[in-house]
Amino acid sequence: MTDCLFCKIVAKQVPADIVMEVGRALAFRDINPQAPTHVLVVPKSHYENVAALAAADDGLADDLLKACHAVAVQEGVADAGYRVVFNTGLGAGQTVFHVHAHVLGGRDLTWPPG
Ligand code: D5M
Repeated sequence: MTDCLFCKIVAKQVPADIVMEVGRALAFRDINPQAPTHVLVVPKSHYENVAALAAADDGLADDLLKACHAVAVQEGVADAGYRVVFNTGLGAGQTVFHVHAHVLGGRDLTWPPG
């Protein structure tokens, strides 16, 4: 999708602080971090949201979750605990419509989220 920011990051047309590239997933630091570790994990191919990703039914969602955990391990937050968030839809605060997991850690994370 030509007008998608995260597709442009995947294509290296827009710079990003990439922390991991594994198989069909790319991970880069969020430009507006909400925790000491705040990494976005995206599929390299374009899906608008979790629903579209799940409908693809080709193991990509599984790959993405594995990449999230690998990022948490690499960032050193896996043992202390981390959070994986998919904001899905405008009402949940999704602003970039290329599905992405937020991997957050490095501080105490409260519940419920805002
Ligand atoms: O999350 C979208 C996230 O994307 C939000 O936390 C900011 C982040 N963002 C926006 N532009 C960039 C660039 N260029 N690099 C890195 N991170 C970026 P959402 O769940 O859709 O609200």
